[in-house]
Amino acid sequence: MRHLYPVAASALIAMAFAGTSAMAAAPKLVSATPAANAKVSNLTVLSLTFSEAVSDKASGAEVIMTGMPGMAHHGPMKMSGSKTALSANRKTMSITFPRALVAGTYEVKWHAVAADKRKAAGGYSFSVK
Ligand SMILES: [Cu+2]
Repeated sequence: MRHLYPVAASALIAMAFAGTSAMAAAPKLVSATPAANAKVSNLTVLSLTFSEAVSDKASGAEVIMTGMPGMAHHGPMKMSGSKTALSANRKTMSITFPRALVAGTYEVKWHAVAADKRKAAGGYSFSVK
């Protein structure tokens, strides 16, 4: 996604303030569709819901295809062309793909930054049948 480089810059700023912000809890992923380790079909929208509102500029997710049926050596392949949007309360991030994801295994890598710059990142896998 296009905002990955600005995120790197804000990560440096966040590190500079780490001494003061480390005590506060960072945004947590409270639910995701598809969920971790889920097997789904016809997936065009992935959604991530956080414990608090997140910044639209500094937060995002990438979806990486890690395996495909019948393909023994499938390198990590970033899914391109998706659009990311936040809900009105800025707690739910939706990633919409241009077409349904093909069968295979995928990894989601998300990063979220709260209004006060506290940040968190995580990831999980799911598969499409
Ligand atoms: Cu692939």
